[in-house]
Amino acid sequence: MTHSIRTQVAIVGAGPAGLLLGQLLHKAGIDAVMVERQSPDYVLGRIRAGVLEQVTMDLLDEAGVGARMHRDGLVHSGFDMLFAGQRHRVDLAALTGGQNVMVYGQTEVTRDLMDARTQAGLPSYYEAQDVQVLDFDTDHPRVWFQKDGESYEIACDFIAGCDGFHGICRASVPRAAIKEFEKVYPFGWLGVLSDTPPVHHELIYVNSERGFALCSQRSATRSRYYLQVPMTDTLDQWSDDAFWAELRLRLDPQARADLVTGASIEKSIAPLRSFVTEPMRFGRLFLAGDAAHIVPPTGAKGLNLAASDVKYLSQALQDFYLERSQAGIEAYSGRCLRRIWRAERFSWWFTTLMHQFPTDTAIDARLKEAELDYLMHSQAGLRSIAENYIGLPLNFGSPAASTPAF
Ligand code: RFL
Ligand code: PHB
Repeated sequence: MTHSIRTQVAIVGAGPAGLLLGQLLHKAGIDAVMVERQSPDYVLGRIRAGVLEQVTMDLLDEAGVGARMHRDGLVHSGFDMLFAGQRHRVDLAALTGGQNVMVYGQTEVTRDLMDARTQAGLPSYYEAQDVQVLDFDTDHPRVWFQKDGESYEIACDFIAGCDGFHGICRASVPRAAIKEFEKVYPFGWLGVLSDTPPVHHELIYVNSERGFALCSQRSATRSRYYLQVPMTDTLDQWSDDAFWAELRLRLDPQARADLVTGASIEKSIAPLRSFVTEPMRFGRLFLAGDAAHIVPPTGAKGLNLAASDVKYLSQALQDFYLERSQAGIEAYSGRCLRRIWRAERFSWWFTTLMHQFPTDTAIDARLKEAELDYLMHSQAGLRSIAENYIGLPLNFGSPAASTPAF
């Protein structure tokens, strides 16, 4: 027997993109059903992003889930850059007219959104198997899946493909209709989460002769550190002791002295990739978040881009249902892509500048140091980093915004 479900929007994927979309649509009175392949605990167990832009904070507020973020999140008005053994501060607030970022983990964002969805009693199907998106080139798209040995079919007006890089939505689009742009970097990030106080009250991005490192955090008592490692490395090569020893070697004497080490509570290696899909809408199927694009994490843009896609998408769907206008739907892909390419450029540039590539020779290292030296001693250079890091405004690239703010 097949269970038949009818809704306005079927959301595939319950990561931050899908959950945030569900919440924004709910606020606007638009029905949505969510389908997720994994269990809620599995989704919450993935340790990922840590830095939220103002645009993302505003969206979480708009979705009615910002309270815990404002209470427990850490407002950061700058970060440090360490290269050639010296630390330099990028004063985000001073360089951008008072803008900050928020350090608040993706796990917490996801938990807040999940809780709000449960409290509102909105329909979600976790541990869905063999999810398929069908007929999205017609006015009657469908999502089909199996759960606990039974079949389900969702008849809907639109499908939101929020199912991440390895999802089925992008893969279901005919190859001739889609163009993919991709660059895979020849290294990964080895990440460690530990219940130790952060080495510094702000983040430290490190360019060292031994490769990139990042000192980040989740709270006053929980740290997140990353090391650039070859993609051929495996986790069994990296005991906690080996991790801390290598991190120490990439830090300056002050940070080395301040570093508190402890047992890791999570350890993983993430590949680094730049990837964009064009377009992001195929008939009545929209792609949003990592389903459509990936940035290397150096610029902290991935989750923030997912949030801005979702803002444009929820606006487009509100235009459709509340104003009977197709304008937002037609503009969706172009609006998203302009902002995405700007963030892709920044993430690629910042990654290239801060990491060592296997093909780099002595001159590349010196050139990168010289560029960093220039950037840290030029108001224009500092401002360029700061305004990209805090994120582009949402109306960037919209027809109304004839003059981009940056
Ligand atoms: P997600 O989070 O991958 O969620 C997709 C969801 O879809 C489900 N799914 C399916 N569901 C149904 N049917 C199927 N066939 C399905 N296939 C998959 C998956 O189970 C999952 O639950 O994508 P979303 O929502 O677009 O969110 C994107 C963000 O997760 C991602 O961009 C960020 O984590 C990237 N990122 C960072 N972003 C930032 O903005 N700031 C940061 O500081 C930052 N740091 C990071 C990062 C990513 C990292 N890794 C591990 C890649 C640091 C790291 C190390
Ligand atoms: C993190 O805390 O996980 C984090 C912070 C900044 C980045 C990437 C990841 O650029």
